[in-house]
Amino acid sequence: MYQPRHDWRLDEVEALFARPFMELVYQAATVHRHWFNPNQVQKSQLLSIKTGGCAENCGYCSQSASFKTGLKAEKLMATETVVMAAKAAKNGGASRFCMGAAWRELKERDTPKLAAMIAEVKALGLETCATLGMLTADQARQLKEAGLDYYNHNLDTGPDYYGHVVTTRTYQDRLTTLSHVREAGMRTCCGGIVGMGEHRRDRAGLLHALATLPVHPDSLPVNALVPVSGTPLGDQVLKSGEIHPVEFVRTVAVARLVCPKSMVRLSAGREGMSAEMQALCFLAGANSIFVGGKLLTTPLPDEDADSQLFSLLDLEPMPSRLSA
Ligand code: SAM
Ligand code: DTB
Ligand code: SF4
Repeated sequence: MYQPRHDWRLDEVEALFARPFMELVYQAATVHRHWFNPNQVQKSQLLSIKTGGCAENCGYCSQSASFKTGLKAEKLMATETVVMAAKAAKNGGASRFCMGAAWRELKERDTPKLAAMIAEVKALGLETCATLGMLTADQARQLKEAGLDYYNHNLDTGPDYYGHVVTTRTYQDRLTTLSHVREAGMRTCCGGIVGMGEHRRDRAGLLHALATLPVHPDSLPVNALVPVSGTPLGDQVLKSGEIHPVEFVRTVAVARLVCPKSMVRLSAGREGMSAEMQALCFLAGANSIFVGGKLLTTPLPDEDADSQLFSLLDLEPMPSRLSA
């Protein structure tokens, strides 16, 4: 039950989802405390270093040029602005700083700029993470050399529902970038989104895909869809209603069980979650969050709300595990 496995079958993952909720959460909490201190939650901070105008058509995304969401596209931020934000994140207690760009893929002309930016953030003593779209093997090596610790690239959903979400890149494209990241010696941050109108078997399909990767993601973000008006999936969910919070907690618990040593991150959508729901998620194995009032384009709880949450639940920030 405790040791990581890579030979999960889809029906086994579906069977975990179907377990009585109390037993599922108890089992996930048991595995969680075997590998982690259950009172520690890691804090990461995100910055959108290049906003909007993206060439992909991810059906949930405020930043795709394919949809009218009212978001204003911006150019790549100057390195000094990024470094100032990273310093502020560190002072606010974040141990990881993640730079996100609304790109389909990293362009050759931007690679040296990104490498310089990453080197400066790393020099502040923060863990570095970036999410810049698809990477070639060579770009992955250059970013690693610059000091990049983690690369975020999500599978987003199970393979059978993927075609309902995005058509401008394939599941295999995503897997290929992940293999370039691993081969360059970086840690992967890879997860998906819950509540896009998918079925439970698709949530199981996503977790099955993650659990059967050659190396489990070091971080596994579980995003709750933030329905953005003007996007196809956002509009669909605004009409038909959001997924039940208990099903979200189930997904967190199954993620903890199939990837027992991964940092399971409560990501997008936390702004809409009660303290009780977040407490259930932490009990079920989530042990990382994004902080700082804003994700890329959507809101997060502010610093005060999160410090109240930490004090209410007697949580402490997790120190960096990179040297461990
Ligand atoms: N462009 C890069 C990419 O897609 O890989 C990086 C940025 S992208 C915004 C990072 C991730 O954010 C997506 O893979 C998706 O899982 C998540 N995301 C984006 N919009 C979201 C939304 N409205 N609700 C929940 N998650 C969202
Ligand atoms: C991830 O899985 N979630 C974060 C991070 N990786 C880059 C991004 C969430 C973005 C939510 C929508 C927005 O703020 O634009
Ligand atoms: Fe572009 Fe990323 Fe948004 Fe997809 S999720 S449209 S790749 S910014």
